[in-house]
Amino acid sequence: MAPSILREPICKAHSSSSNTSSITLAPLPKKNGVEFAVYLYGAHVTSWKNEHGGEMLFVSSKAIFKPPTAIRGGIPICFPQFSNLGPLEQHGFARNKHWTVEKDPPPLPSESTAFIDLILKPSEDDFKIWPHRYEFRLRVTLGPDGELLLTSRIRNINTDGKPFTFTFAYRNYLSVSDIGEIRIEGLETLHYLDNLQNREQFTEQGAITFEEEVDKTYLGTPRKIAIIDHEKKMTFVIRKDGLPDAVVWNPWDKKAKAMADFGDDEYKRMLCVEADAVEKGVTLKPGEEWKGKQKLCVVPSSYCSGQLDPQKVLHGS
Ligand code: TA6
Repeated sequence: MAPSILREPICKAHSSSSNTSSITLAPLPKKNGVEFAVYLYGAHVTSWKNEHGGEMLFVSSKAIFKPPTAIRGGIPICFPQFSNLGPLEQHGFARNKHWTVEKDPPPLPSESTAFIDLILKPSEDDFKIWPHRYEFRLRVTLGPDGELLLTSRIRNINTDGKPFTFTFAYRNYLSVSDIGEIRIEGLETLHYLDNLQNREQFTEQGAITFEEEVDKTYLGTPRKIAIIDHEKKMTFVIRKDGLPDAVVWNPWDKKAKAMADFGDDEYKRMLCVEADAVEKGVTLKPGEEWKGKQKLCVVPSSYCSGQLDPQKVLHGS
């Protein structure tokens, strides 16, 4: 009998049962009302709530919380392959694996308030799919102002002297009021590959707004990207390090209807803005470690009244 799916936060991290169909939520105690929840399955953050209990991330009402399907929403982690640009399954296997809680994490930076350290190491079966040995550590941290930090450390521990190359993405499904009210600042004038036009390269002309399906990979992006929700009068700010690219994706109506784990109208209330290393990829020699960090925060944006200049948000501290 398939074990029950734990949907409500539990008081402590549980290691998932040996049965691969069980999934366990490993949330953390609230801090000033802010909280997040993460599944050991895929090390998948599925919730990030602000001090008023408002949910900042989108998870589809039709999401399937059962392996081998990846949870539709939250922050899926793509490793060692982004998209279907390679021999592995779409977006790699890290989001379909059971991670474990790292028992003896390193000391926590003082400014953090709550955190969890998760680790993924390849099984012998995994080795057959991707013949490399690695340690992938993910730290999810709640900052003092309720910001959500994800830090990935991937180390090559091959004993055969072989380097490996991977592509990586934090695929942030942001919860928005109405996709028609959204504007992205910080990607203007950048080159992007249009994944809906055979990855042909174009140049972004201005701030990005949404009237149709979008699937674009922006190359060499700045550290900060601002996503302004005019209706909510708030701005998501993504700050990233070690992640030079960004993907912007909204499936719009036709693709929404074609996805079994996504509501037909849900494209109106979500937007994927991703922090990625997908164009050039990352190559590690044995013993080398890569770090990819993103910080998500939300600032009140009186942008529509002209008081908040997103350029200040982007180029400020
Ligand atoms: O990140 C954008 C993207 O690569 C889109 O092309 C679309 O395929 C999306 O990811 C969803 O992928 P998934 O495997 O989660 O259904």
